[in-house]
Parts: sequence; structure tokens; C-alpha cells
Amino acid sequence: MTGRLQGKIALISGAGSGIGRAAAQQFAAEGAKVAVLDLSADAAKETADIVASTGGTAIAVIANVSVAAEVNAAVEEAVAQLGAINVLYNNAGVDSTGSIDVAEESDWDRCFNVNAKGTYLLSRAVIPHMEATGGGSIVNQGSVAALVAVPNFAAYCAAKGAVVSLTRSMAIDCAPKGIRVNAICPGTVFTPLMEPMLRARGGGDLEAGLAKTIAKYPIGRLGTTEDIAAVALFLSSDDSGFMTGSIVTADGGMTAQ
Ligand code: 1HS
Repeated sequence: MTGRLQGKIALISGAGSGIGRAAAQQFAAEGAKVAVLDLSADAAKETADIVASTGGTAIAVIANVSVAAEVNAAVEEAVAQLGAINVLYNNAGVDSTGSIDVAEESDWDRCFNVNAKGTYLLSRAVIPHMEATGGGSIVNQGSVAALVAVPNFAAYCAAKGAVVSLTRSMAIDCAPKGIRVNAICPGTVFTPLMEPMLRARGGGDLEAGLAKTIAKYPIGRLGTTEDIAAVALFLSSDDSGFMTGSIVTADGGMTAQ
């Protein structure tokens, strides 16, 4: 199926790598013009170039999603260059280190500032543009860590739990505006973001950490960036037209156990 996002203007945060980059590619392949937002200018431009190399339209915009002024400027830049945004994928996120009794305050603050506050700031900036053009779709990146306990990952679990609750709140508040809001709760995808957690889980041995983690997934593998991007595409498209406030696990059966 093609053209599921034909004519749409999409902004994807954290799109300089990983799931966000895969989503930029899939959204563009389905007809969207994509604003690739990332903290790294080089990474954002690399994603935009990859999209362009396959005939898609993408621009790079730079912001730290936890800084309101940067978020507002990036959204206005995207709107000026591409038009009113009607698809938003709040993908940007960071991990955390440790259980509650050893977590550093700075790590806790960073995790909440990016994962939860970043979702708030970007959504707040985009919603007026969606409302002005009749509505849109917002996809928030949750996690299985919002739904089940993950050892030594306290701030991340709490922040992603906040994203899941925020999604339901946004869905109710935005429904009259014609804006749907849903969340994906991915299982582990082997991206640079996850390497520290996986290595720590293996006592410093990444392969051991990967083996321990894969054992938690009935499907027998970790997710891929493409697996999660495909769910974001579905939730961004009219194919999910009756879904808002939904919390969608994409976790290889991990939370079904
Ligand atoms: C990173 C993603 O949101 C999943 S959190 C870690 C889940 S697991 O590795 O303990 O299965």
C-alpha cells in the first residue's frame, strides 16, 4: 500500500537516528513531506539526505526538545518551509541509569526533561498548526517500561509512564480539535540509546546483555527500527482513524506474559 500520508506534513523528533530515522524514511515513502528534528544538525541532515536520495522531501530542523525556545523556533521553521504540520511523532528520548536509590538527580531530570517535557513542548507548539488545518495525528513514544518494571531503569520507567498518561489526557483534550493522540510502547530495539542498558545488564558484556534481553521476548528477537516505525506510520495515517488515546504495544509479546 502506498500514499497513506500523501499530502501530509510530518515532524519527527529524534529523527537523526534509530527509530526516528526509519520513520522519516517510511513516512516519506508514503507521501509525507518530513521535518527531521534532532539535537544533532549532522544527524538530522543525514536523515534528510537519505530521504531525498529515495525521491522523498525532507528538511532538517535542530532543537533540544526540552528547551521551549528551541522547540518553538524549530516548529516555525518547519511550518515556514513545508507548511502546516498535521502529523507529529514524539520519538525523541533518552535512557536513564540505576534504581531509585542510586539514580543521580541530574539523570532523573534529563530523562524527564527530554522524554516527558519534550513531548509536552513539541505537542504544545504543533497543535495550533494542526487545529488551523482541521486536525491531525500525534504519536507519542512510550515504552514497555511504562507498563512493566524494568530493573535499574527507574527514571526511564517513570518518565515513560508519564508519557502514557499524558497521551490519554491529550487525546481527550484534543479530540474536539480533530487531533488524534496515541502512544506506542515498544519493546527493546537495539539502537545506540539502548547499548548502555544492555551492556550493564550483561555485567559489562554486551552480548550477554543482549542474550538476557532476548530471552524476555517470546517472539525470540528484539525489535527493529522498522518494526516500530511501521506502527507509527499506521497511527499517523487514516488507517487508524477511529483510534485516539490508544496505548499500542509493539513488544514481541514481552508484556503478554
Ligand atoms: C527501550 C525500550 O523502551 C524498552 S525498555 C527495556 C525493556 S527490556 O530490555 O527490559 O525488555
